[in-house]
Amino acid sequence: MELSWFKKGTIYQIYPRSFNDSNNDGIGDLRGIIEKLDYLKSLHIDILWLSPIFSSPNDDNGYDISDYCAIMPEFGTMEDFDELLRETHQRGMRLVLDLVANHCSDEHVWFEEAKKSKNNPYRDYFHWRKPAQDGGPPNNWKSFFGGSAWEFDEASEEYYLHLFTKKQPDLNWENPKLRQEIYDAMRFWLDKGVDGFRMDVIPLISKREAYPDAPNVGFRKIIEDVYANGPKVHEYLNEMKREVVNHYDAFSLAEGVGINHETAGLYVDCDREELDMLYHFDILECTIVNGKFEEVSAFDLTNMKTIFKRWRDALHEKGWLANALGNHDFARMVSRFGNDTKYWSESAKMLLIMQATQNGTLNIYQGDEIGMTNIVLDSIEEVRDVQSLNFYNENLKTKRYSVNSALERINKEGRDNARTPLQWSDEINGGFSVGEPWLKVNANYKRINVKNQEQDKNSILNFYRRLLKTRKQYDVFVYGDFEELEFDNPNIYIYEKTYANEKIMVALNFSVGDIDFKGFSAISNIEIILNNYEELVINGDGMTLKPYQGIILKID
Ligand code: TEU
Ligand code: CA
Repeated sequence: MELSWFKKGTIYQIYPRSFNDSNNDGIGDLRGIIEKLDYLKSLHIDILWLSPIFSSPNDDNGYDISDYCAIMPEFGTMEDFDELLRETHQRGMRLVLDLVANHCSDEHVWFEEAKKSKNNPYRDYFHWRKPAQDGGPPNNWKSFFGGSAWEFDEASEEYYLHLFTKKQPDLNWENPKLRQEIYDAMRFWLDKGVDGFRMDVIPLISKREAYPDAPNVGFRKIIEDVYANGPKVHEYLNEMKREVVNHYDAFSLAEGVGINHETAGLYVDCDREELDMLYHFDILECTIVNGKFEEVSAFDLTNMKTIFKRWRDALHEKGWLANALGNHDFARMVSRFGNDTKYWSESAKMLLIMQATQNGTLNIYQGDEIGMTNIVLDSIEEVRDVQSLNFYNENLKTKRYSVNSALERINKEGRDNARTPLQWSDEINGGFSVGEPWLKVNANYKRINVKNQEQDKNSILNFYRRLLKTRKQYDVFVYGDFEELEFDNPNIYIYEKTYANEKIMVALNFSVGDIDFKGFSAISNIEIILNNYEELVINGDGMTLKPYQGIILKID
């Protein structure tokens, strides 16, 4: 196993729109990030990943790019970007951009040209199909964000494919010219010194050109078998690696939509030269039974342990994962997997211990370092996320759920939960902006904010700092063999990890009660590396874990 810089590093994801607003127009921006670089450095993170910063009409907040080589004016200028990159590197951190190459914006000049006529040279940059016999869409594919994945173009009387919104037409990777355009855009940023890319929905780039109807199975299965993992995906990724990424000291982090533990190796086995690592959806979606806003199951620790184990075993020999418990597409991790009321602080810290001691690159999301929680939006007018809005509007037609129930579902699972402005202080709008923020600030900002936590040595923020710093000193946190104890216990997660001559034990209590854990023998030779409580109760051959207590012990 090769120990490269990105494996032991910690990635911090910035959602620029919500990070910090430097000019008070209510929208976070690049200068806002520059202002906070010292803060970011103080967290002991190594790599910054910026969600898309390119020109975009923002139908999906930048995941609909209209110019791959220009900065979104709301975020700043190319000079701002160059400064951000320089200042990031000066502090010894790396910068990774978000490449959205499965689709672009319908306002990209490629698409505007393509719509002009069937003979336009850009026509073939997209997927066009004739209507079905009845004039309807060519097949039954559904968009990730509701409704058909096909949109009719009156002028040419053909449909184009969009797996996301209709303002996000899918690009045709079959066309070598299109692939070169993407590679050129990557080189443009890599030549500036960018350290790599997070690759949005990359498993979707190769389509099944016969466009078979999707079978009547869950959406997740459809993604795996019909949308993702198309016949040429590996050929394209290998080409991208050889022609572009290999020529730089850069890495690629794949968003693994549609990849399961059995297919993951095909993408991240380093001998295959495709992608460097991926984050998968099994943990992120572990409470989502059948698609967002549908059925939600209660959090189940045994299920989570099983998922971690399954992926660990599958990628044990080769391949590399990034560990994420949250990002801009999911509700807040402390609200989903922890306890955002009485044990808010304890559970936020404990979740970090779990995340930071799984094998793989640690990937944290802005705001989780202060335990930001879900938000309650009081009416649909306050909702900003296109996925939530589409769900709501479609529901108005189908009347499947009452208006209240639809809003409740959005509040529970909607993406705006993770996108509310970062809470810097107890000042107006949490110190994010004195202008009207593009999305409401969580009302709890007076209590939960960076400034408060800077001053409290027991805060979540300072715990993140300690843990991220400590993690750099121990290879065993990142690599190593697992031995699990109490696997079937639904309330505690206990494992020992060994790497070279390092050995640690991690014990986590996921419940609101005290839990005694027996069978612990090495008591005389332990050292507490980290503990989210002041003390650890050891009794005989066991210990008592307090509610949401989490500890890392060093064992000789
Ligand atoms: O997300 C891909 C993806 O699969 C999401 O649609 C995910 O399923 C959903 O948000 C969870 O409910 C990526 C980006 O991370 C997301 O922000 C974009 O909207 C999407 O691609 C399209 O680019
Ligand atoms: Ca701004």
